[in-house]
Amino acid sequence: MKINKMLSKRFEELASALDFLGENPFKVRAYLKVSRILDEMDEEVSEIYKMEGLSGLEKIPGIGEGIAKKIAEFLETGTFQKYEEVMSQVPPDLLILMNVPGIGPRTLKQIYDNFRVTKMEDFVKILDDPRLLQLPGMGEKKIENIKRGLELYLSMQERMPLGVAMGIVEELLEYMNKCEYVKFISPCGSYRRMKETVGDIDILVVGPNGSEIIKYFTQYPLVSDVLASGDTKGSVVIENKYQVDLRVVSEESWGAALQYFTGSKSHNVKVRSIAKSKGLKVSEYGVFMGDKYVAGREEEEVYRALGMEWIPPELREDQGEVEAALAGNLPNLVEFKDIKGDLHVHSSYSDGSSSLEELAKYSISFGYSYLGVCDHSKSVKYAGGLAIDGLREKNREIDRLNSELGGFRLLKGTEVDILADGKLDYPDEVLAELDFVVASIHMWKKNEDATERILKAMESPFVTIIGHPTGRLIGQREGYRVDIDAIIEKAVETKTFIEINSYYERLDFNDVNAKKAKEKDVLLVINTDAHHTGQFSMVRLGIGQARRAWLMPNDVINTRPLEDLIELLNTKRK
Ligand code: DGT
Ligand code: CA
Ligand code: CA
Ligand code: ZN
Repeated sequence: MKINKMLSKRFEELASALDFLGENPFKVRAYLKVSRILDEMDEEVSEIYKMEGLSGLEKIPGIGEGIAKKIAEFLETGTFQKYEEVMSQVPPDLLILMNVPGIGPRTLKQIYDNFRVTKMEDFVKILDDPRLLQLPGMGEKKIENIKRGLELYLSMQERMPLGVAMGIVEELLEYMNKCEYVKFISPCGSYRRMKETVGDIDILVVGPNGSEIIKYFTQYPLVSDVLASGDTKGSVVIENKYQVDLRVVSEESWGAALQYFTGSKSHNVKVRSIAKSKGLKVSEYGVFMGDKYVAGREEEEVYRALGMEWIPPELREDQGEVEAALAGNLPNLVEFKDIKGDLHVHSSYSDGSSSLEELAKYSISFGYSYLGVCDHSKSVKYAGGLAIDGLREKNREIDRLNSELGGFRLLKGTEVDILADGKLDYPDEVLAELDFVVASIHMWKKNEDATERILKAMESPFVTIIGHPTGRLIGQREGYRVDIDAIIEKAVETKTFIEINSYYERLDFNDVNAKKAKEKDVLLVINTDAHHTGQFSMVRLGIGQARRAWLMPNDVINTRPLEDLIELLNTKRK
């Protein structure tokens, strides 16, 4: 099916480009018709060509001699001359614009003829140019449509935060699992590797009836556009924004396909080179020795066939994981069952919406044995920062609740603001009343380098943890400037812990920084910064980053049982 689709797409592009170049409409329509025939054919043109040659292609209804030759040329060389020739006459940005909903080759040609735009950014500017309205057939409404189409197109070029992808994937899997034909299903791609942003979501399925599975998939109620729908592959846009690709594979290939489509590309390249050195071949279909299928049902089996341990997806970035797997030296990565509590959640005392009691009860049901409640300090007024009286009142409520909660423990914390001069927003005697302190920056000047502020805060014996250390918000703002190496060095010197903040917009420290910290033996803490109980599950995002950073349970303080944790939290004060 694959080659027919590729060819169909080529003829469609050819038709658009010719239309743009002012070719006779009859020819344009003829190419569009060929595109449709190829798209709807059941038989593979490559099979026909293999069996019957050129004359076989000419017998396909609706395909004449000229087209048959182009198809044959494509099958022999991977392209055809007419296509290359025509495409080279249209600027590349315009080829992209032709495919944007609401534009089309005619409109594009009209704009091009009048304004000579060849670049995307110039095209965008022209849309606000009053002269555009004077072109025949161009009205406000049409321009509005073009803008909307372009916005959709550009937003789809962007990457989604992992947390957003997680919401989409979980709902979609729930829906897909109700399809009677789905036997196995798993996300793969960058999502499975827990990359902090995801370009598109990839899903892999095993089941007996590919076309029914794909059909069911395209009927998912949140689908706003179906980009492709065949026997083994479907591609949709969810909520006008997020692309999801779904592939159906055979059961013997499940493990191999999972391995292949999980990537990363560079990991796969490395794995294939190892296979080659052992006289094997790995593809999305399996591991082969010559033509003989050796493995592929399970992912473990694929790695084992190559002499490796199974590699956790989060490590598959060609950062030494293949070498470690070959040597049997993979790290035993931290996982959810290791996490004993969260040391950064907000309560209704500041900008959170759950009461202390709700937080405690929810923590117990979540499997935690402690919870550090950190409300904002007094300067962070927009987030309901607590004055000293409020903080003390909260501490009294914690004492009262702890006496009723059995083995579970609420820990008294704060997210104290690091002020502009690096001082803290509460005096030491107040901080001394707490079990631990998270110190973070919430306000900074444009282009400010906050390194000195943070280093100074770290020198306080009361600052246990540096919260969201870079201030970045994924896809929204870069954060303040900060010298990561200096922070890590100071953490070593002062025995301060560093946070991996799991809040879906933050993921801060990120994987790269957390790995650097681990390499210097700095201890980290995986917190959520949850503002209500519904956000506790974001911890999985932080764990994902920790695993991408090769962290083991011992590198993370909130894997420790309560007694050990309390001892660690007191290290600096002693
Ligand atoms: P993304 O979507 O940009 O966040 O990143 P990925 O890693 O999900 O990439 P995607 O969606 O293009 O492809 C999914 C996986 O499929 C990718 O991680 C590895 C595999 N893959 C795709 N294209 C190729 C390729 O040309 N060569 C190899 N070796 N693997 C590929
Ligand atoms: Ca992807
Ligand atoms: Ca993809
Ligand atoms: Zn916070």
